[in-house]
Amino acid sequence: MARYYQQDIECASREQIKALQDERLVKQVKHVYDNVPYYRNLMDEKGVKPEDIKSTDDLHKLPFITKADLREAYPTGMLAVPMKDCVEIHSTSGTTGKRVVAFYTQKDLDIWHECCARAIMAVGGDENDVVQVAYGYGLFTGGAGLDGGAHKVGCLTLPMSSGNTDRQIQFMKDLEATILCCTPSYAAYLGESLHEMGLTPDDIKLKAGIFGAEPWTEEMRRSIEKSLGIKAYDIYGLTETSGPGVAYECTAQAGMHINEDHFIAEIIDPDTGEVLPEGSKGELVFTSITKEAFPLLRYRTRDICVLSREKCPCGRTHVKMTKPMGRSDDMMIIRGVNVFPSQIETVLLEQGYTPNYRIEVDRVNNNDTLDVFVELSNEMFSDTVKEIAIKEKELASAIKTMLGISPKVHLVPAKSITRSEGKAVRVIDKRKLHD
Ligand code: DLL
Repeated sequence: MARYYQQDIECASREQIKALQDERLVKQVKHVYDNVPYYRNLMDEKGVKPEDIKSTDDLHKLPFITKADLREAYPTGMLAVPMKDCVEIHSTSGTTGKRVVAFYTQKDLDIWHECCARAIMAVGGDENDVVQVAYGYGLFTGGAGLDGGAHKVGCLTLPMSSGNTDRQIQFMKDLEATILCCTPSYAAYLGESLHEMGLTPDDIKLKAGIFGAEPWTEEMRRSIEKSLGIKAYDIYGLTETSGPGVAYECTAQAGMHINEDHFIAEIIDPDTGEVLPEGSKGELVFTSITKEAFPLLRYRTRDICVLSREKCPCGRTHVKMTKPMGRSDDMMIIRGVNVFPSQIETVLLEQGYTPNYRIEVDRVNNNDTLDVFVELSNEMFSDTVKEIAIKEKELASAIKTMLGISPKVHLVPAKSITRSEGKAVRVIDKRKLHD
């Protein structure tokens, strides 16, 4: 039987959801216009006043916010309440340029944690569960979000943070964790480590995992489910909109429900900004309609996905998003062809390889090169050099069929590719060094 944290709203009728969004949007636009001079200027430039926004049908009139705006407004330019009313901050990892700092009032934290509580209950969790939170704690939102959600549900929470893999497995076993929360790449590593420690899924009580913060494929889901003996569920979110829990999977494992009482989702054409009809693939844009401290209107996530309002067997009515294939800026253009790392992951796992791989792209004599390094399992490594060369050719050909361009495949010894405890870095694009 489906479990809910806030059934009334999770299963509200479409009319109720629309009415709530209309009312909250109108209020939110006024709040932002009155309190965020940066966004007021954007609205003034576009000639839009708060009175022009009467319902969600007027959403398209509002200007977008991009990451560049957040950088320009760093650190407090998007803050909509006095700093003294905030109780917490989180921040993006900021690999390029300035980090984004997101602020939370106590009410913002409560709502965020409720969203994460919905995610935990949607996978069958309740107060009897022991939730092992192996997302990083600190500025990253993963640890704090799922920790808050687990507390709301009343679970026993193991605040492990990421890393210290032997201790993770020891606590998982000794404290009988039932739900694991971490990145999918770390879940794969934990599964591998469990077996290396001479244990099997029968030695632990884990039943479900809530994995997100990075793109992962259906093949990766099956691989993790097998190695840990669990059901693996997706969770999505970003620092700019609070963190994990913007959307989450239910037991149907077929897309993530977006918490529409707090976020309005749109799909746009990333090139023209035009809003696309439901079912189209495009860039996801979010409007936070309940945030007090850091309320972003029409924030362009750069994540590419599809929305669907098809009826879900779990009874929830909130719109679902597909797994993002990766950010539009994760997409590599190699020899003129669009390539997402997730496409390569799909082929590797389908062909029976481990999810331990690294992709290197470079430019030699004006030609793009694509090298894929994949670990062999111990059994495969005992093959002869000739057999390994044949396997490399076969794998290269399977990747070529998927992408349309030929890679050079390198099968490397087990354990030679660095494992990830947080978000995995799969791609090294050396072309950027030459530019
Ligand atoms: O990754 C928040 C989070 C924590 C989500 C824990 C889920 C679980 P950021 O560090 O700001 O926040 O990164 C946000 O990560 O725009 C996506 O590109 C990517 N991302 C997040 N969840 C998923 C997912 C957190 N389930 C960025 N699938 C987003 C694919 C995801 N990509």
